Amino acid sequence: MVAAALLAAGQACAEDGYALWLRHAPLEGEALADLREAAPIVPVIVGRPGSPTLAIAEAELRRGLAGLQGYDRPRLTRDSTEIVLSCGEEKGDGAAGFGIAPEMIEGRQAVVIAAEDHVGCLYGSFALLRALGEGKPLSEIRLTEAPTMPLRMLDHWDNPDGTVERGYAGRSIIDWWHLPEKLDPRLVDYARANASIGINAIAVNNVNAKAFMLEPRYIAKLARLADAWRPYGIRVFLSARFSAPMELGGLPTADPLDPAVKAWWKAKADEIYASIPDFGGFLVKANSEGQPGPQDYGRSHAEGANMLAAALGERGTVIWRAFVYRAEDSTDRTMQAYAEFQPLDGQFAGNVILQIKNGPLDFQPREPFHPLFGAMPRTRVMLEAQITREYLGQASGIAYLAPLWKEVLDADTGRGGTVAQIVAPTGMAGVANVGSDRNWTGTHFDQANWYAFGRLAWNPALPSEDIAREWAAQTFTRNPQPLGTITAMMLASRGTVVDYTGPMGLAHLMGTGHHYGPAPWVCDLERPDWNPCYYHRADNGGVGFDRTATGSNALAQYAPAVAAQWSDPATIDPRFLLWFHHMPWTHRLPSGRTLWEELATRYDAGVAGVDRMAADWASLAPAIDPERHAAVAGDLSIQRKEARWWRDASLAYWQSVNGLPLPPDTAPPAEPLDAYRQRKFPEAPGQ
Ligand code: BDP
Repeated sequence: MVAAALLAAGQACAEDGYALWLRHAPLEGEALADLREAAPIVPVIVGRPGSPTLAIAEAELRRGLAGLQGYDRPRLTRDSTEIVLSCGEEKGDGAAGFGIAPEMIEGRQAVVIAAEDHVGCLYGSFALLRALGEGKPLSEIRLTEAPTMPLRMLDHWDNPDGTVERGYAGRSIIDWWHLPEKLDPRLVDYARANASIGINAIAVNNVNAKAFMLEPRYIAKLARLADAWRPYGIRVFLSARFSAPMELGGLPTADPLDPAVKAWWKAKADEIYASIPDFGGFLVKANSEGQPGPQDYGRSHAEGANMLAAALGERGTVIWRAFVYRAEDSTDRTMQAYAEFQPLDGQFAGNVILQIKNGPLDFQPREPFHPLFGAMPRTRVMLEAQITREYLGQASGIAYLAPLWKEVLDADTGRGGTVAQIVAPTGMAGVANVGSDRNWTGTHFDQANWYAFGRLAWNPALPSEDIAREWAAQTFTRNPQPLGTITAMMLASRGTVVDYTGPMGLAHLMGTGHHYGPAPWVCDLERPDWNPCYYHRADNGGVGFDRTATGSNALAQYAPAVAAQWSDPATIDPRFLLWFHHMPWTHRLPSGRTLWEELATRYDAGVAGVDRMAADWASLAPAIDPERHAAVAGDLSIQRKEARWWRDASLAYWQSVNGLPLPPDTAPPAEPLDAYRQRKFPEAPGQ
């Protein structure tokens, strides 16, 4: 009794974030009465014999419904509503989705979750719990959904030694060393969370891959993961090092046209499929940032990808990354991927997908969409997003990324649709942000980015606001007033980060190596395109990268209608001004301010935005459990400090270049420029 009462009050256990959005906190008021009295809970499986997947669906329903009712286990009454799982074939990947609707069955009230296959029923079960978790009455829940994109994928940049490249949430959740014998139960919880948002593929290791992960001992480890995740509808992919035939096979070459190389990969694929019959395929970073690839042998990306695709055959897919740029190439870095890949359109095998980052540079807080979207109509292309916040504050503060991804998904390529429409037939991958931290993602709010990524891959038409609200309702509170405050904070947060790190189209201004904090002054790195000054091009006269016809002409890689929107500094969306134009500091903007004044205004807006988030969060203390309230307050104090640091260091630097006085009402930086330049963080995480 006491336990139930405490549970009902939502205080039984400390809120450490481990349960994610699957907390199933007890409902309140009418919704609770509705669910306790009118409803459940007898998940009934009809039609087919059971399966591990259906057993999971049933267990999730029981667990979720009990939680929502405030009980430790579901209670039956004579009037209980049956939840009927009507689930078709066991085989299948849930692509046909599910339907949920109330129905009378033999005079009894029921809610039917119907799907063509068992994974579809699992998705439907989670969808029902989500709707209930938002406070919707059971009798009013009617849903018909199917995923838009077939491949809804997480890319782990996890290394076999347990470190995570660009990971800010502890160590890898995959304990490779102790696999296959020992499987951390956390990995099953991981699959649950992913299945609940429709994720169906996971690349388990860093794209900067170790060849030895293709050795038999690693195939056994991978098979154990595949077995654990299969019932959740998740297929495993492996990042493969292109030179593995040399490193592991002792061959003198990894030339993709060499018969011995082809045979080696074919045998390797056969070996993997013998252990993992539904192995998804290989993810490959080739000829990029020092990784080996087909160009080492004078072969094209298509020749390299197609060789691997032939080894997999109909069994799997090669996901080939378009993230390439070269030190030796003096072309604008943002143009190099298009230049290399666009001419290869039509040459890739049917089981190759080209994975293209959202923008042409590298996961910056704001970039225009990548010009390859729409430019390769005869190639299967998918979107690569970054959930981990490498360039948006890492694991401090709040930056809700759905608006960033939506900006790209909704962008009209001018070549056959929006980015969302172009990638809809294939899919979307997100660089995962999970780690061994108790709350999975380092900060509580970063759970929302994982969640939003899955929801958008399922349905890219979902508004950022709806996703934020449904996440926050399940994660923090359904109380409308605090829920509204949290949703508003989330929606503004990414724009705020853009404002204090790189407003008006500025990008790549971060510290070297660790990518933490501001360093716009860095100009002396060996590779020109690793220097912030390569990107901002600030001098006494102005700032910004001229990518029009008078400069690099990156604009020409876009459809003419799109290029036209951006080619004129007078009419361009000011958020992209300095991405495409080098402008005088004194240039007058539609706001009436000069560029220099506008920049200062934006930096101040960024700082004020973080202060506002911190104040809003402080006001929510009565509505949020003390553990997570304190943790987020801590995150926001860090972000307040970082926002000031970015603002001050940036203004001090720009001023040192342009020699202009600070605009009126702009507070001077707290420290002299040199003090910011001296700051060093060799120990920053994630490298
Ligand atoms: C960059 C990261 C680097 C990755 C690279 C990639 O800084 O760690 O290896 O992207 O995507 O953003 O391959």
